[in-house]
Amino acid sequence: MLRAMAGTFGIPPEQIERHNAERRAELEADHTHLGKQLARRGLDVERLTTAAQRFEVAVPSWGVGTGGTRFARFPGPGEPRDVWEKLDDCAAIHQLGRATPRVSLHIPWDEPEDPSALARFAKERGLAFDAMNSNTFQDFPGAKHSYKFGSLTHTDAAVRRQAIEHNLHVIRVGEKLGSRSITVWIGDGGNFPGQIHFRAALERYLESLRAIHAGLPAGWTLFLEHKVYEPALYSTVLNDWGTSYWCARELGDQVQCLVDLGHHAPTTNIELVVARLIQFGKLGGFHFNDSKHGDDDLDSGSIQPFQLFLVFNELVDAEQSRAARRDPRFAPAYMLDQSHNVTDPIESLLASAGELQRAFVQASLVDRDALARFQQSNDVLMAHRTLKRAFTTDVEPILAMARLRSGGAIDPIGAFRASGYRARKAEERPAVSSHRSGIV
Ligand code: PSV
Ligand code: MN
Repeated sequence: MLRAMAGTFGIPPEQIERHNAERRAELEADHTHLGKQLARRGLDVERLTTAAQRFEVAVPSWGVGTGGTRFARFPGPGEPRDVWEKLDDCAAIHQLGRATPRVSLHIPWDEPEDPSALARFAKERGLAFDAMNSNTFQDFPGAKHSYKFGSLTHTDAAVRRQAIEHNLHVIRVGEKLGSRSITVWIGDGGNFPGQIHFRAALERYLESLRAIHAGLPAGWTLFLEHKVYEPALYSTVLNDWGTSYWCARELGDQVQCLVDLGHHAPTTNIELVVARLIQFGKLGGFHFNDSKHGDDDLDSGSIQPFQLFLVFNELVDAEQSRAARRDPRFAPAYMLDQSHNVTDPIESLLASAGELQRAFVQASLVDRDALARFQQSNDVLMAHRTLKRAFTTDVEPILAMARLRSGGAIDPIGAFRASGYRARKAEERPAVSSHRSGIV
C-alpha cells in the first residue's frame, strides 16, 4: 500500500511543552543537586548530560506491533498495520524519548513497494534507517524453495542460492533507504543428533556468506548474529560468539559480530563475550533485550539491569581506552530487538531506550583510575564496590534533562499516556484480522 499523503502524525508539540512546563522546575532542582554530588566525585554533570543526549539506539520495526508467543498473540488497540504506520509509531517514540532516530527494518515483513517514497516518508518524521534484517527463517508466499531444513546452510545448493539472493535483495532495498548495514540471522540448525554434519554445515554457511559479502557495497557492514538454540532445538549452525568471530575473521573487514543479549545459554557471562569481541576487533553491534530463561525478548533492563550495566561498562571502558582494542573505528551499532506481548509496544520501547541510556550513563560514572588501582593491588572488594557505586547512582535527572534539552519529554511514558495517541490510532487503524506485526 502506498501512502500518498503524510497525514497527521506524531504528538502535538504543544502537548509535550505543557507536560514539560509542569515538571521543569523540579527537574532543574534535582539536576543541580545531582551535579553537586557528582562534582564531589570529580564528575561533571554537564558533560554527562551532553553524552546522554548523544546516546542513540535503533528501534526494530517489528517491535511496534504486539508480539506473541508460540501459543497466542493478543493484539492491542491501534496497532500499526503496515510499514508506514510502523514508522509513524517510531516517530512518536523518537519525539518523546529523543534517543531513537533510526529504524531497523525486516524484509520481507516490511518490504516497501517504493523504497524512495518510504525514505522520504521517514525523513519527514525525523527518522532514518539502521541495519536491514534479512529473513530466511520463514517461507513466504511465492518462494520456490522451503527453508524447513535450512537456508544459507541447506544441503541443496538451489535453496542456498535462493537465500543468498534474498540477502542481496535486502541489501539493494537498504541502499535505496540509506541504510549501511545488514544483519544476517538464520534459523538453520538441527533438532536431532545426527541430522546435521556440524562442520559441513558451517562450511556451507561460510560459502553462502562469501557470496553475500561479494555483493556488499563499499562502506557497508555485514553483521553475523549468533544464537545458541531456537528454532532449531538441538544445534544451530552459528551457535556462539566464538564461531561468529571465526566466520567474521574469515570473511574480512566488512564483517562484524552482533550480540543479541538473549541468544546465549542462561549462565553465559555476556559482558565477557563483549570484552573478547572488542579486544579482537570484531564487535559490530547489539540486539538489546532482556531474558530470564532463554531468548525471552523481554524489555531491556527489566530482569537483569546489573548485567546491562556491566555490558555498558565494557563499552565505555573500550571507548575510553582506545589502545586496548584493535578496531580504531569502534562504534558498535545499538538496536533493540524485543517482543512486547503484554505491554503497549510504544511504552516498552520508550522505557527500553531509556534503560540503555541509563546503563550507559551509569557506566560513564565508573572511576576507572581507582578501579585500575584496586585491580592492580588485588583489592577485590573495593574493585567491586567501585562498579557498584556507579551502578547504584540514580542518574534519572541526567536522562530527563537530556530529553528536555533535546526537545523530548521529561517523563516520556507519562506524556505518551496524556497525549491520547493510542486512542487516536485505535480509531484511525481499525484492526485487520490477517495482519501480523509481531513475532509469532
Ligand atoms: C532471532 O531470535 C532474532 O533475534 C533475530 O534478530 C531476528 O531477526 C529477530 O529475532 C526477529 O525475529
Ligand atoms: Mn536479534
